[in-house]
Amino acid sequence: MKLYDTAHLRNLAVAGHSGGGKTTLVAAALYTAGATSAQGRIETGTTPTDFDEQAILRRSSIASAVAFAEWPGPDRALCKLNFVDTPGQTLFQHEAAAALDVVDCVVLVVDAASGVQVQTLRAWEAAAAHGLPVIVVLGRADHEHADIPAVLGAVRERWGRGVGAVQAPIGAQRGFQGVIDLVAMSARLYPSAGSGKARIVAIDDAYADAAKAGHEALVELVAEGDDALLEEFFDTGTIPPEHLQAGLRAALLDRRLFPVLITAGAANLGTDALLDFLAAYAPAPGARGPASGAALGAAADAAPLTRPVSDAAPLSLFVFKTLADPFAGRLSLFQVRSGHVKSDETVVNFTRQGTERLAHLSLPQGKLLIPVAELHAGDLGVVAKLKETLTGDSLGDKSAPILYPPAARPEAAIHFALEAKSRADEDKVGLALHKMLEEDVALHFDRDASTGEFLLGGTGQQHVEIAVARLKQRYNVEVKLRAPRVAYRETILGRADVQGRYKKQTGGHGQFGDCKIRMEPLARGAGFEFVNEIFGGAIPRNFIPAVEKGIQESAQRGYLAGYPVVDFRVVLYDGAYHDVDSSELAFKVAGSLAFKKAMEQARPVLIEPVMEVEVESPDEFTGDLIGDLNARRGRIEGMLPRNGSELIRAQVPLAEMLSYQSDLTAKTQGRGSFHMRFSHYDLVPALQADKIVAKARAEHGHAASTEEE
Ligand SMILES: Nc1nc2c(ncn2[C@@H]2O[C@H](COP(=O)(O)OP(=O)(O)OP(=O)(O)O)[C@@H](O)[C@H]2O)c(=O)[nH]1
Ligand SMILES: [Mg+2]
Repeated sequence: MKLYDTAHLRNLAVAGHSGGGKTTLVAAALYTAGATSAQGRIETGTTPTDFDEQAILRRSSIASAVAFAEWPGPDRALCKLNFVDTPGQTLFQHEAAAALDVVDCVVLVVDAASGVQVQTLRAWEAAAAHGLPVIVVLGRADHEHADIPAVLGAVRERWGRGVGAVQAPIGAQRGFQGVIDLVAMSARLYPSAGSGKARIVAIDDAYADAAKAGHEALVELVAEGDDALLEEFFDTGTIPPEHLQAGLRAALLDRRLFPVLITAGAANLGTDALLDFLAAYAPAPGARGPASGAALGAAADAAPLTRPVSDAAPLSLFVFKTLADPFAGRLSLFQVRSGHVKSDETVVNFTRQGTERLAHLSLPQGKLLIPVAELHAGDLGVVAKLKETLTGDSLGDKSAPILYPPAARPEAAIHFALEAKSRADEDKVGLALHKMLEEDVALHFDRDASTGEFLLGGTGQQHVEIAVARLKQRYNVEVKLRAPRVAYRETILGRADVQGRYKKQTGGHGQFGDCKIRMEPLARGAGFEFVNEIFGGAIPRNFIPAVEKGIQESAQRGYLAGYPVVDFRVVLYDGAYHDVDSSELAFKVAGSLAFKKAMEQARPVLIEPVMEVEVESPDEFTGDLIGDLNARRGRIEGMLPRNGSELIRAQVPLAEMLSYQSDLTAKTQGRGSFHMRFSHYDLVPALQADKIVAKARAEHGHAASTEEE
């Protein structure tokens, strides 16, 4: 394997909306560059980057994957183009977001047929937040509904004047057959066999005027931000190719210019032009400045510690992904942030303090590991069998520690109760899930303290279902998912002023505690507040925490239906005690009695989690979907039309969304997708609340008056 120095590396995240053709485009690029002997396809499950069994089955990426192509750069020396193919589905956005930490440029694939879609916008925003240059690729240009001028117009309308076409299409839709290079002013025509390699010819007369206008617009755009170029442009009416290229490179890096290219990955059209462009213009690692991290034990507001992305700096690595391979064991994908690493080197894990041996360094090529003797600053590598290193860890030369910030771990949007199908599976389930959690940072596995159930959480129902499918397929463990119990809570709407008196004084040592409390509602999310207003010793000070504890414990057990009572304040303002018979226990019971009495008066109600929901589907289904969301007690907040598809935003109670995935699939013939996350707690309407209370009482015999006393 040839070794690549930093200047000849290109780290590229391929991002965009699901179905835009990202994985197919990477497969085409790898084939064109000779990295694969046949072009991988989604339909046959043979793309290099959708190697995961579940991705193949679902014909859609579910995680990021790395693969590389070797392709000559402007100095004719080979460059190594590291593609990080990211999933477009909303459910896996954390994967796409994490990929941005290890690249220097985003290849934003926009479907020439569907145009700018929700995840196109998200990918753009994420790139902007990272300050990353963006190269726009209008993909699937040969699609029967492709409309390059319209989509280019939409892209420009969204992202402004900096959007600059560096190519123009030759032919349209199924007749798409090549591109005009508006920098070099030549045409590239592709043979039908799909080699991805063009025949370079002169621009046909029919396209000459449009090409000239396109070239001039591009020259003007490049010159715009650069005084020397602008002057040259005004003086001579053009810019010589070398200056144009250097200007374009600088404008891309500065995010002043967002070049637009055109491809059709499946038929392998435009691919060599894309590879040429990426090798020539995408920045090398370090071009955007040094790697930035923190010193060990540094305060949160301390100035960042930086490292030049250079072989000369001390070695530092950042682990951005872990794969749990059932055969090879744990595979850690990392970036060399600074320095230069050799196979078999021993490094320190700065995050965990232990040492690790980097035995057998490799380059990730989809699922293949290509052995390599050493890696230079900026490159992406993979190493097997690290002892304790996990995603997000920083490693390196022990004399120069640095901690790079790990990507955010997404909260679970949905939980399912998990039940092993058999006793044997029960033992294996924890172990298998533990491995899967290393690989998938968005997966959550917890035990519900109140019910004892095991809960599997993820970014959405489909995400959790994928985990279950993987458990079976990889680890031969079968589990059933049950609808999660919605985490209802109880609270109060009114106020109460009550006395809780516990008295047992029949012979011998008695029990006596007496407290007077006021109870009042607090704002949603405020939890529980206890205020002591006893002055003058109506209750001795040492018994006051017992009153609070009695109230809190009762609140945890619930009043209406067994759900914790939240968002209320208790003011303890008076009471009485007995010199001999008072005890902590007596005051605890008095507190709990007072709590129950107060709940009777304070108008107790149930509240439920309400989710922020986004549904996307072709617009022909919009009416139906809105009606359905209304029927689920949803409140529609807005709609965003986008080239034939529509994004509906709504707030809907979680209880109504538990089976939404399958209903949405049925309603939209599989073309709709949705995402949700927790928003807030809100009142359960009386009709539903009565049912929940009745059910809880039937199940647990739960009622307001059955305990203690
Ligand atoms: N007509 C046409 N179809 C294409 C082209 N490229 C990909 N497709 C098809 O479009 C579908 C989606 O392609 P993918 O490569 O999986 O798209 P993706 O962007 O990786 O999608 P996610 O992984 O879900 O984000 C597949 O059925 C491809 O065969 C193309 O150039 N032209
Ligand atoms: Mg994909």
